Amino acid sequence: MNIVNVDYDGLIPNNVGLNSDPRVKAALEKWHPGYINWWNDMGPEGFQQALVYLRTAVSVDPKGWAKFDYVKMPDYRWGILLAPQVQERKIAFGAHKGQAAWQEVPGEYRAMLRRLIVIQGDTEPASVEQQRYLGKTAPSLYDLRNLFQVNVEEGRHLWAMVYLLHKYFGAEGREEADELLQRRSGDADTPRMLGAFNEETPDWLSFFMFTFFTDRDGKMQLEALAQSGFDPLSRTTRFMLTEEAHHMFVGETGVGRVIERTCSEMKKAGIDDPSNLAAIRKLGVIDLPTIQKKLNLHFSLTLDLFGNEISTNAANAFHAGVKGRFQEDKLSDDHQLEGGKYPVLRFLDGKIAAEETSALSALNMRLRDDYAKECVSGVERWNKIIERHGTPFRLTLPHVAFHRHIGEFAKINTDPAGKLMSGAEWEKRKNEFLPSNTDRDYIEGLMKPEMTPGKFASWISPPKVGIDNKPGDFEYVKMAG
Ligand code: BYC
Repeated sequence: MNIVNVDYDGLIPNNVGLNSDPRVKAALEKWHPGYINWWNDMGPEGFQQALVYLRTAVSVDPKGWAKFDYVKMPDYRWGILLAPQVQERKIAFGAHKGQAAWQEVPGEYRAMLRRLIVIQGDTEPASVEQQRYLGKTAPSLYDLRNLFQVNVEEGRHLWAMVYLLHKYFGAEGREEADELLQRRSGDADTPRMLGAFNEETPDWLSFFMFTFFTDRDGKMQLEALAQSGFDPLSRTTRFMLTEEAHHMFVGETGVGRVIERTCSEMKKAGIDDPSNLAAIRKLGVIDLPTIQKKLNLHFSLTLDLFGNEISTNAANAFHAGVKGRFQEDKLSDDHQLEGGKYPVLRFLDGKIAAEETSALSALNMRLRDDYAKECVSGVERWNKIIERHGTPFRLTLPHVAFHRHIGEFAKINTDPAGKLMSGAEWEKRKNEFLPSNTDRDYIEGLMKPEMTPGKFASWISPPKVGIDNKPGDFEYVKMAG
């Protein structure tokens, strides 16, 4: 079996030797039509027949794994791609540290592993569902193509998890794989599993914020799963991470281009005051205070995805060697953390304060802290754009206690600086911190499609370089008919 190049001959492209595994091959081929039905029903609305300039993975070699070409999305070759096996890989943490990585699921961790794989799998189709109407209001063909690239790769990430369920979890795994196609983002009866994946993505600024903040949670969770002692999970998440990088690029540069346009139009019009919304909105751009509100919303929704501050689930998964820390293999402690401590922000005696907590129970927070550090760096890169234009404004991340629905801070209200406020005060002031109906209506009003090659909507700057180095007026999406 060639583990670097992908076998494209069968119905399901793969580098896992599916042809010599008839049971799993048959199970996946049975699952395939349901997936295509789901894609046709819940994938990008109105563009299923368009030709889209997409990258498809043709190898898992870190250098040059993708091939670009026009493809109709339902014909995209969703495949099962595992990063090459590391010979003699050892479990890097927890009670089994130093033992050989598992090639089969250890019986005692079966339920735990299945749950983590199902949660990971559930987020992938959820995001496609959340983004399904965005194509109709794309600010350019470049952005439209990027949206669809993200969507087809989230579809592939679903395949990655479904492969593990079919291959390693028997009848239960097959049932879970079927249910992944049945839940729907935002549905009252059969919602997706995690809160942020049931929210709407109503406009492109939300899409860019989502791909910056929420896909970055994806990255952190995948990094933690890539450390897993269960080798097939480690290998599959390692390859997913190489695709994920583009999604965060779309988010970071997307928001950056919105900021760029706002600041340069303000300058041209001679507007110095970023809070002069009436004048700024007349220019057809998104004012910086509203960008800050969107940032507050998406950062806080994403923090909920890290779970509770104190979590026995997280402690158990680490102890078991099933889910590690961010870059576990680069850390220099004992990788067991049995007696270790970690400071966790909590709400105690009416105040928000750090408390030394068992390092094992605090693993969700450790990952969240690593996540927040990356977010700070990204926000600083956005601030550099604002500074370059000399606009007197700075974007900031809100406090971790702000607008939370999971964990310690779900029961309190704070402003973005983390200052406590009563429920009544929150109700009165929340539109200062989060997008109001007026803000949403304004942004929605800007969301007019721009489908001419090389042209961009009023509220966003063109990118610095094209995808696959294509020129500015490249026709990234060719409409059907
Ligand atoms: N919503 O002990 P706790 C991505 C539940 S994004 C609803 O703190 P744990 C992507 C929890 O399930 C990454 N429920 O939980 C991005 C538990 O319930 P049960 C997705 C929640 O396990 C963009 C109970 O509360 N991958 O890939 O430590 C586009 C006790 O909580 C939530 C993963 O998340 C919530 N937010 O932490 C596309 C990795 N939070 O079971 C894709 C896999 C907690 O007791 N998941 N609960 O009834 C995990 O590692 C963990 O399950 C979690 C939660 C971090 C999610």
